[in-house]
Amino acid sequence: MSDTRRLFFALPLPPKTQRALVKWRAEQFPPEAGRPIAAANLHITLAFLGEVSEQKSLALQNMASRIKQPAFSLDLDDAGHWPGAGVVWLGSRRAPRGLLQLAELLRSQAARSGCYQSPFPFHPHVTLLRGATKTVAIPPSGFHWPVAFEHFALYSSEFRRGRTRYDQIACWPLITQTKRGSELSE
Ligand code: 2AM
Repeated sequence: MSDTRRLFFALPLPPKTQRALVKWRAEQFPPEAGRPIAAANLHITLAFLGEVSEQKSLALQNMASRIKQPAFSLDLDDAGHWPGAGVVWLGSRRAPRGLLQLAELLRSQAARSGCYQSPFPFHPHVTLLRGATKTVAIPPSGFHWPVAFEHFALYSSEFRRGRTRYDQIACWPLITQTKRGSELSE
């Protein structure tokens, strides 16, 4: 058995949003546009870690468990196509500061632990289609899904029998108003 795993930190989308996005995607994109990502795999990556040993994974989980960041919401109201990567994505015209801060923190901890981090600017997104290398008509603006995030998680990614499978390894809460309130009154 391999002693490393391909890992990434991400924001899982609520199952209800995953289902709504899958339905919308089927209405908006023809089957030849690209390979649809399974509903349960729809997420926003915060930091990609690559192949990581168990020891390093535990150290990163320990760091993640100490993060105290406020919860945030975002509107999925933007879409685009990266033909080079073959990715059709959904994103937000205004990414919340909390999301950018959380990603920055995780990415800098990952870099300090020796996990290569892309020098390209971080663009939070949900990958909808892969293998989209030809021109794709992007739906006109006007759509939006508000999503509230109260957790972030560490996932492993495994490619087996022609399928990518993501497994949640650990999950940590973001600080919500109620938690903030009770902390103040303690
Ligand atoms: P993507 O959706 O834009 O392809 C699991 O593979 C997650 O990690 C995906 O969300 C993927 O982003 C991201 N990912 C995979 N390889 C990556 C890399 N080399 N750099 C940054 N993110 C990567």
